[in-house]
Amino acid sequence: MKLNKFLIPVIASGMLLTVSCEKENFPTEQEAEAAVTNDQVSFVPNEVLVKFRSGEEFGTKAKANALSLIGGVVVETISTSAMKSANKDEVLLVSSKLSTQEAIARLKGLPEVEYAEPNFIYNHHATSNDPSYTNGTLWGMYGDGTSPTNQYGSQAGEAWTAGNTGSNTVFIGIIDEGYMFNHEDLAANAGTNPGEIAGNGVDDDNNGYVDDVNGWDFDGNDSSVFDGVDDDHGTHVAGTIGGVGNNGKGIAGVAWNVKLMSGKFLGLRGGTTANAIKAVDYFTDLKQRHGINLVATSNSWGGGGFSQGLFDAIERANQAGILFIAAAGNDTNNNDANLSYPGSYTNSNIIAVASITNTGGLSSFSNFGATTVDIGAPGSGIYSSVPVRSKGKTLSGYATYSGTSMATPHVSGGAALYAASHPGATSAEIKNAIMTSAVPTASLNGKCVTGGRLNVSGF
Ligand SMILES: [Ca+2]
Ligand SMILES: [Ca+2]
Ligand SMILES: [Ca+2]
Ligand SMILES: [Ca+2]
Repeated sequence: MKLNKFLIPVIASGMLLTVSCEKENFPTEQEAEAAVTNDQVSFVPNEVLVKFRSGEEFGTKAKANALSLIGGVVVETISTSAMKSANKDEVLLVSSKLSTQEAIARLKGLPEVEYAEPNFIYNHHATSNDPSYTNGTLWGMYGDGTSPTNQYGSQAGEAWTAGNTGSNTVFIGIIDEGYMFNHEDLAANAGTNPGEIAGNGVDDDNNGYVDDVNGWDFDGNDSSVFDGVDDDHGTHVAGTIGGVGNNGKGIAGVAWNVKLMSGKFLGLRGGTTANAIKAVDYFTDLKQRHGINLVATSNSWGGGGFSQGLFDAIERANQAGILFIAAAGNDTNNNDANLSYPGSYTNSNIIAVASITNTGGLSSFSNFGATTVDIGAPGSGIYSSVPVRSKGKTLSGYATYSGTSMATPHVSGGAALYAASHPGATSAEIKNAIMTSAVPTASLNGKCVTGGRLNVSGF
């Protein structure tokens, strides 16, 4: 049977327009940018800290009038022990309908206001300086605390700020097309087979594959896992998992530090079950043979019907402690009623991933299933790395794609982050962490096991 990638090529260009249109609906976007830029003064948009003067002439009514001037609501009354012992009045954290600057301008000068100021953000210096993160394009990396206009991302930005940017001892296998391992934003995270010497024509680690340094091409049956611009889908997936973070270039993956390897089995005409089984087993063997910390394979593909052979291969990976993270598919199908493989296999190491949009909706194309799909993740309008062709050369580029293919690598990157901060975690523990930290999301309620979306902020 033939297996295909879960990319939505037609929607991809349309989503570019959708994203840029939606951006114009958010006048506070520049504030959002400021909030995630660590080397500039930044603050929480639409919030002000206000301290009112004491005294009878500034009573409750005057204070209420002041707040009404800015469409303000008190979010928190800050009244610490230190304030009380100094006989100082409380400070109010106020949410305003106005921008922070406008709210402060209106409050300043009122007789009852002692001060009004921004609610500044102090960041760890690990915040990404990658252009497409700082300008808000990478919505899948943001989340509740990192940007008020990008609420539905994976919250990877919070994990980075907390100091978890991954580890170069954690491996993820990409079972897909090949990927551009020499891409400017991937090369530092390109993993290699520790038992193989490149280019000597010898199968040094005796795994059946000669010179399999970056992985193996099961479609072409050769050692070149990157064969040009047609490996764009695999390269896009790779960037979302492990685009190099904080290098001032391009994108940032969920895991800034990780080792990626390729089990290329999708070619121009798709892939086969036979090659899928070989690719799955390749990583199982690689982990067992060399003892590397290979925590998951990322599988943005599917098709065909039930295959016991593929089920068994996935189960071998399970026994080796490797998660199998799989796209739910792009047919707007209820997978509970019409099983979609490989996501719908019953192996306990599978995490099947649906796609959500940057406004929190289930993507129009995304499959779902209350019992056969596990979690939602960003998959519409995802910007990541691709190879591009220019003047006869293959160069590093970037593009926006959509699909459950794009949602899946967000989860794979999350698995890498968790494994980095929890050395020795089992695949069951990693899966449990991903499932239990999901944020309940209305569009996913009853549509997947967790009823929620990916949240790696605590990883
Ligand atoms: Ca070999
Ligand atoms: Ca060799
Ligand atoms: Ca090849
Ligand atoms: Ca980068």
